[in-house]
Amino acid sequence: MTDAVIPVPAVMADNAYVNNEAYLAMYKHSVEDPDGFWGEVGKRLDWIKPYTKVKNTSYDPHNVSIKWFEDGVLNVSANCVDRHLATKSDQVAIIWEGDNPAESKSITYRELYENVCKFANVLKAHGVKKGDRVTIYLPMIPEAAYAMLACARVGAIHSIVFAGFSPDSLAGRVEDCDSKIILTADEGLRGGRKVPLKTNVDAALEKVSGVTSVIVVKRTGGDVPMTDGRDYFYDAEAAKVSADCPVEPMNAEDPLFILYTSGSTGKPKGVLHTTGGYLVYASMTHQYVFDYHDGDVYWCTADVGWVTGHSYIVYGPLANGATTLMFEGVPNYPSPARCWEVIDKHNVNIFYTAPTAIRALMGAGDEHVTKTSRKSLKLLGSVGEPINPEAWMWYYNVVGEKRCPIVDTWWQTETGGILITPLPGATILKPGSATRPFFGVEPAIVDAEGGILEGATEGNLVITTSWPGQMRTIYGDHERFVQTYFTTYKGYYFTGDGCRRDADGYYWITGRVDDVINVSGHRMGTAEVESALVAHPKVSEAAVVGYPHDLKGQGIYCYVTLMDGEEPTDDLKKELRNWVRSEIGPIASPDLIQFAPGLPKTRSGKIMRRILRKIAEDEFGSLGDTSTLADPGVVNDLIDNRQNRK
Ligand code: 6R9
Repeated sequence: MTDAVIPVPAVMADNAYVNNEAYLAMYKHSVEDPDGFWGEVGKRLDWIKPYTKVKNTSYDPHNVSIKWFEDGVLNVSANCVDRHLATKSDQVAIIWEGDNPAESKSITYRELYENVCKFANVLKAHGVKKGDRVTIYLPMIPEAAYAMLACARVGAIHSIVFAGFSPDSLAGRVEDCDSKIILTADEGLRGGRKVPLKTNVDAALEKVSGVTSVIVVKRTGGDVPMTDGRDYFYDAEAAKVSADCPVEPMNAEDPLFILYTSGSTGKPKGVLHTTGGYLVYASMTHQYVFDYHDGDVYWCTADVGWVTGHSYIVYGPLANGATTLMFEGVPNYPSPARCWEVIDKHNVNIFYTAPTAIRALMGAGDEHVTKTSRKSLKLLGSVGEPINPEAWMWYYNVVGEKRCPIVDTWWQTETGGILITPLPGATILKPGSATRPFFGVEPAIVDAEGGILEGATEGNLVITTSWPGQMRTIYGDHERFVQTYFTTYKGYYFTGDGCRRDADGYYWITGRVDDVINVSGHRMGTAEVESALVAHPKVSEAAVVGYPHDLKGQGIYCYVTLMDGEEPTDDLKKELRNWVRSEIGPIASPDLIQFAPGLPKTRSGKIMRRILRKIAEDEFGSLGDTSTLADPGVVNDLIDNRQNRK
């Protein structure tokens, strides 16, 4: 069967930054002469001291080292704020849309400057210096963007912890990077419900020491306990400082932020991004992938707690002097028409969201969409997980009324920015395919031994050479960085994703090939959920796998072996579900729990996840070889008692 194709609309081909011819020529230049190509592109930023070197990178597992623009000096906050003041001081930088549809406000570049400077001066007053780590645990309010840019301004490294994470998850992340300061709010507000952020911080601080200041932004005005000498309200602190703050000159390779993400083993990894290459890449991809032109209103629905929020709500758009919309709420509150109403309210031109939201809104019925105008829309985007062609077609036909191309953007926390994506003026679209590589990106598909496969093929996705937005290390653990990404297939960056390439050279991401699952676009290590489960006193052993879920993409299926004498009841299932929510956060809530007297293991004691995955997927007809199991009998029990995934 040939795949459906959607041609490039003529108005896009004519008006976009690049058409297909330009894409092919620029791509060729970018891979044949990376120094020349990126040397030019890097000039899009303002440098305090221009770079003379461009690319200096090695994927040799004995010496992984990634440096871009290494002798350049710049400041991210100056690039995202100050440099726009001359021409855009009255232009809106951030449109903030509250959880409550009656609440919204616009922040101009002038106001952004003042707010960022004030926040930076508050940080300084609390002793924050270049290189210090600052944990941000804020909801989707403008102060989250001010806080990020304030850290960048003074040279501090921010680590944002998604406001949906539990006190335990927060504590682990504060401890790992040794932050002395946490920026939070009294409470968050999502879907009409309050999130007790300050209370969560207090609970986290019972588990870690070393935090000397907690700065609390008042969001709801809720009554929260304040510890004398440690906790300070932001408004009172900001009233004491000036609205001007000089920027700290930063080397291109000085760290900008740490962002924790799940891997296949162990604790979440602190992915470290640096200053120059990251901002060059985030801003360039934002401009070209979304074909952003001055005056466009751009809305990415992600949370700043995820990498998409870092690169495509804050850094990329603001570096480009864009108007970026920041949304506090959720897509189905107060009704499933919310996103489309917000698009009409603020005349949004570019809308970027996740397949899980698209599927949920599709399920809510077309009438919520069709009752709105959406005339302002010209481009749609998707990110976070593979988008099924049915959801793609609905997004295209119903939301975009066959007028708006869809950019299905493949990338990762580790990659800093988009790597495989259509360009709206250049790329013929195929629903479900992320299509072709961005400039400078050289993907390859390898077999299990690391041999590069040519032509139309399927295998594991690697990237053969560095691009400026790539992560530089895992904070505090360079060896783990090398082990995780550069030893599986020597000489290449391993993405952890499976992928197919068709005869047109289009890439189709098939999902993770490691023990990472993708639940509603959120990455989770099955090992993290397992360790939360076995921390429960009644649980002896647990194995967690993903299974296909209509809305979430993947659901969380847990096999649990209880301690001797414990009863496998429905109440206990509920208790375990709540337990995991409180250990990690609501996003890790198990969908299905199966009590199992034993788990399938090899004679050396390794859990055979392949078998557990098949059972969870309801494909136990094809379990493969089970003869190496220590006790093949457990498999029948698992099949007989499998949980219905419908
Ligand atoms: C940006 C982000 C990364 C993982 C990645 C892949 C999946 C992201 C995708 C996609 C298919 C897309 N993924 N975008 N799969 N098509 N357009 O999501 O980062 O949270 O680190 O997740 O998400 O499996 O490896 P992150």
